[in-house]
Amino acid sequence: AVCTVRSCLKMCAMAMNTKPFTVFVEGNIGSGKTTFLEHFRRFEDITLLTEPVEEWRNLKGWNLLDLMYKDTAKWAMTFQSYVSLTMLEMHQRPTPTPVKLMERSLYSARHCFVEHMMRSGTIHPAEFAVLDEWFKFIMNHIHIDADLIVYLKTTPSVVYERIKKRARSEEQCVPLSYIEELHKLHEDWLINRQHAECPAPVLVLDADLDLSQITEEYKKSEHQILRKAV
Ligand code: DGT
Repeated sequence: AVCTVRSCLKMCAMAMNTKPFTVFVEGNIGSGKTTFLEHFRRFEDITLLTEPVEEWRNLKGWNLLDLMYKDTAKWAMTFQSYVSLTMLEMHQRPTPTPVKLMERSLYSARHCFVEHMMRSGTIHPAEFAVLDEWFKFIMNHIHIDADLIVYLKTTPSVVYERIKKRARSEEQCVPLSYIEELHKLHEDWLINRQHAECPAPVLVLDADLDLSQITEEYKKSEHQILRKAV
């Protein structure tokens, strides 16, 4: 019995010590992050964590995503606070495989969405200060694994058309200007390296391609991601 307990403890310790190779999939709204993750479903040894949009759409019956789009000034802070919680939970989730693929991260929430809210005056500077302090506290006190960022780079007009086509009810009022501003913030963060620290090397893929051509483009990332899964 002692042996069993010992070996069990050893296995637990091993599981806790092994850090998965962690990849964030980043890109504008409608850039195909979910499709990219789905591409990797066929491989073993990869944990796929899709974005918790469904949780944002139903927190005890409340659709926070809808409230945020309908009255941004009133709900942005609440929404962002819940996004941070759900993202942190994904970062912390124990992963039994050598590779972990995550849709978005706490970083894009802060450097793209919160940054936009602050610059556009959607949130009060005091609200921004609170969100920023939370972000800094998490960064300084909680280890967030980040080994690679796959950036699905798109042209704003292309994703704007996709967003209209998929017709997610909450996103009906999203203007092209918002998509353009989010695009610029992704570029500044991941390509131009302005105003924000980038936590891992960035692999850029052309995500303007339509579904018939995108698989070839996705394949360009397989080597970097899968060699960690063997
Ligand atoms: P995909 O697969 O690339 O088409 O991904 P989407 O568009 O389903 O996922 P995403 O994360 O770009 O956006 C889902 C919705 O949630 C979209 O309306 C934008 C919104 N969203 C995501 N993260 C944040 C955030 O941190 N703050 C705010 N305000 N909105 C966010």
